[in-house]
Amino acid sequence: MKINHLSLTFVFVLLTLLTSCKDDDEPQISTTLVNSQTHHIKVVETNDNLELTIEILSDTTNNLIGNFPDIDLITIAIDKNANGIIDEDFDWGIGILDFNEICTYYLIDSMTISGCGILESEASLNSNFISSSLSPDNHIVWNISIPKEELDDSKPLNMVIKTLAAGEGYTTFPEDNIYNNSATISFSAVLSLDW
Ligand SMILES: [Ca+2]
Ligand SMILES: [Ca+2]
Repeated sequence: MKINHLSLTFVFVLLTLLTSCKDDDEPQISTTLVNSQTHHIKVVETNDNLELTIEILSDTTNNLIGNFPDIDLITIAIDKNANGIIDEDFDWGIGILDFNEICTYYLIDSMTISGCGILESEASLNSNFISSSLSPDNHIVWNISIPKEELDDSKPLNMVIKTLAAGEGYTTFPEDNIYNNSATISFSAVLSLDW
């Protein structure tokens, strides 16, 4: 029965390791930044990433593949030094290059960004047209994950999120941002996440 004893010990150690690994990957903190009838924006902080889930509850048409402006899009502008102004080639953003293909770039000014890929980032993006616990109707859901190590200088994380719904134009969060209905960027008002 020596083997059985060893086997049991091994299984116990393995289970302990697996359990501790699982705990490491568990979400730590969940923050809801926007909660309206039309939009829901949540950030989950894990060990390594900030994971944004942006649900466009009001967009029940799938235009994830298409040509601008007849397409569903998202952009995030990040005020890296949280000073309320755009610092050229320093503050940065996330957008979409192609279907589920992320584009990361530097901000130049309120209407200009650098080309995709000039800013290297391990951030990832995924989009879906699905129902959720928030709505039984299929709707646009964006999942964006940003490595925390890329945000070390961004505390709090101040950002402006813009969504474009095909045929309906832009919506900006926070909604009191001065450029609510266009692609123009301003950090006049931001979503601020303490992490
Ligand atoms: Ca749509
Ligand atoms: Ca700035």
